[in-house]
This record gives sequence, structure tokens and C-alpha cells, in this order.
Amino acid sequence: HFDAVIFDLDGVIANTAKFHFLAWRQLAEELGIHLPDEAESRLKGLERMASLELILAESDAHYSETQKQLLADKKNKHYCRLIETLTPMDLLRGAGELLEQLVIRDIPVALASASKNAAAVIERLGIAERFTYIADANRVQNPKPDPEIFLMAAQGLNIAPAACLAIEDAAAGVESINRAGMFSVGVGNQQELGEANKVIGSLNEFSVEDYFKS
Ligand code: B16
Ligand code: MG
Repeated sequence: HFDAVIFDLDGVIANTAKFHFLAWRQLAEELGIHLPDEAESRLKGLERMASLELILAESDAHYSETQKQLLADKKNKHYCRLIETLTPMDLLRGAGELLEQLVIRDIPVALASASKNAAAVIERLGIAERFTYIADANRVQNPKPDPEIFLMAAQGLNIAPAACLAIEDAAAGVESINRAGMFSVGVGNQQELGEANKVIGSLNEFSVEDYFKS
């Protein structure tokens, strides 16, 4: 049995990937770059500057580091405007129910999201008070698949990594969890998330009784 749960945000709790994609597409259009639909899956889980590099690779133009920073800031403004429309209705299947069950059982819950907007997102989703600790993406030096953000979350909860169960939708995230020495649950398909200790199709399938003492 485990003592705590650490959640990824995008793709596990809410489909913010769709807003990230729309914001990147808007920026791409402003630069005269066409971003095909299939770019959405390639962007999944990538941190902000890595996502920008992927988009700029579609163009021949050269951008300086300063220009890249301004472009990333611009995308973030588009993204912040888009997430203003988020409501508790945007919680992914099973997410609200699972958080509620964990809180009822007094199981501490942390967030390990690479997004610098994570706090604003969970606030909009109406679940901010469910989290005991939010790992600060601003302080993370090494992006997923490095274990740093999950280790930071465990430390914030004051729980040993081996006693944590963590949930991810991206292969790089599952790798971070495994490298952190935690039990990994992948939400998505077996083929993509085969490295996870357990793969489920959606949080609806997660049974709290199997992993936590009542
Ligand atoms: P921001 P997660 C990640 O969130 C997203 O999956 C990824 O698409 C995004 O680029 C990254 O956060 C950074 O987000 O630009 O808002 O700081 O999956 O780690 O919850
Ligand atoms: Mg994710």
C-alpha cells in the first residue's frame, strides 16, 4: 500500500493539451507557419521552449534567443486567455471522483506538472484545495523524463518516493516516475505507456481500494 498520490496535470486531470495546441497554432499562424493537426501529439508533454523549437523547425527563418523568449511569452498569453474558459466541467473522466476519494481517506495529494500555469488551471477546475503540495515548475531544472519534479513533489509532501504512487499520460512522464523510484500508473494506451507498472484507460478504472488502506 502507498501513502500519497502525485498527479501529472495535462492529460490526466484535464485536457489542457488542446489549449496548448490552439495557442501554439495561433502563434504559428502569426509567423506564417502551418501547424498540422498531427503536431498536437508530438507536442504532448514537451515543456515550453522545447515545444517552441518543434514549431520553429517547420520554418526556415532564424530566431535569436531573445526573439524565442518573446515568442514563448506570446504563446503563453494566448494560452492564459484560452484557459480562462476552463470550468469544473473540463475535468477528465474520473479525476474529480478520485481526488474526492483520496481526500476523504486523508491521503495526501501533490501535483507534478511541467506547466508554469498549473496553479491557475487547478484553480479554474475548482480542485485547488484538494492538493497538499504543488511542485513548482519554475524551480525544476531538468524536464521530464528526469525524475526531479516527482522527487520535488514527494519531498514537498514529506513522503518517501517508494511510498508514492504517481499518475501520468505521457511516456516521458512515466519514465520520470520510474526513475524517481515510485509506482507508476499510466493513463492511456498500453502500447505507448508499456513502461508503467499499471496502465489504465481512464481514471475511472483506478480503484483506490487496491492501493490504499481504508
Ligand atoms: P506551460 P504537464 C505540460 O504539462 C504540458 O503537457 C505541455 O504541453 C506544456 O508545454 C508544459 O506543461 C509547459 O506548460 O507553457 O504552461 O508552462 O503534462 O506536465 O502537466
Ligand atoms: Mg501530461
